[in-house]
Amino acid sequence: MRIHKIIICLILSVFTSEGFSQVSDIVPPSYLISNVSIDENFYHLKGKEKVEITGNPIIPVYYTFDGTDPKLEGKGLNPTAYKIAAGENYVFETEKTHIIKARAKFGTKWSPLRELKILATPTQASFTNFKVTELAYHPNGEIIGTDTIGGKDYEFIEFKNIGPDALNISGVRIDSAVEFVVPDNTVLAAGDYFVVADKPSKFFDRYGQDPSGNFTGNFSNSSELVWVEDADGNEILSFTYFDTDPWPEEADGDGPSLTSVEVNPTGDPNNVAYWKTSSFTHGSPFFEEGNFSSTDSKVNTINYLIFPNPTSGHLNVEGIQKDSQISLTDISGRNIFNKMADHNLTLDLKSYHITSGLYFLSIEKDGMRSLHKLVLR
Ligand SMILES: [Ca+2]
Ligand SMILES: [Ca+2]
Repeated sequence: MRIHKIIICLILSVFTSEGFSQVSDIVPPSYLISNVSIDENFYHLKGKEKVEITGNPIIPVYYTFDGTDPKLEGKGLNPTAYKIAAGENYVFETEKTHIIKARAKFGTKWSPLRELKILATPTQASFTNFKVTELAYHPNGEIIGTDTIGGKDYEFIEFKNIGPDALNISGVRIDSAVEFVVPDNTVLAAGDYFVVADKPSKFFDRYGQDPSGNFTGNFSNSSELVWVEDADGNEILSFTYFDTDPWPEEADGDGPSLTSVEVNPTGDPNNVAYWKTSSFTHGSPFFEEGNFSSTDSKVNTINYLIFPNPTSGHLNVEGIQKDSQISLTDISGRNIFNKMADHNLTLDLKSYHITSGLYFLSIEKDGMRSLHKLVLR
């Protein structure tokens, strides 16, 4: 009886005084650095320091180092998350930049997210893995109702951290063609993208997600120097693009962007061999085209009718041939569903518990595939 009471006391201690039933009341994990509790969501390292992720006395905590949430959409457990058993803490020493995201988990219920960005002072060598991976300098426009939206509103430039460690990119400046300074306390996780756009609202309309930042000015539609430097004014990378042969001419107003040939580029972006035309009509901000390459299956050129796109959930697909395989993937290539269909199909995307953003609908028949970009609002 006494043990029973102790257990009830411990469980209640997980929650605030608001009560047991509120999911958001599970107390999130906390952080100590050099034995001092950290209240902000960032910390500037003063050399090598001890970091402690404080677990929970009676329920486990899950954390990631890759910038993703330990809780998946639909409340499942992210396979990249590490576990801290109930009653334990995780301690490590570091002098590197990290982004940690952690939540406590009680059954199927999760605590709020607790994020900590640990920022080391970058050196010039830190930026070796910061690469330009895409440029939409002359996107095509859009006619929405009676409005014509100029192509320049859709300009963006994409960078990627191709290294194994998170990167402190605070103060990085894009200069010359367009102007932008990365805000303080910005960490780019390993493998993550940083996309700076001309008009965030237009970017959202087209791609279903917010850009990382907003530049001023515009990229020339013919040729221009792009200069990127660190907070101290040291060059990180620079290149001049062109809109004429041998540079890919389709990137000059036909719709596609300039995209790096390599997923993790190693060459010089001044060299035309660094670049190719995007295989997607409006480029591939925040994702890597290799995940969706259609080179291994023939492209199906049938004109399907897919509407509305962007959609707020309900989607109609018309013109499907008998026994076609329909599948939906997110931008990381994660499969959302596969189903067989013929003729017409009506889908309720919200029933798959997916969030707003960019998705790919693939329609495959007899080894011929047709891939469609889909924006869920
Ligand atoms: Ca332009
Ligand atoms: Ca891309």
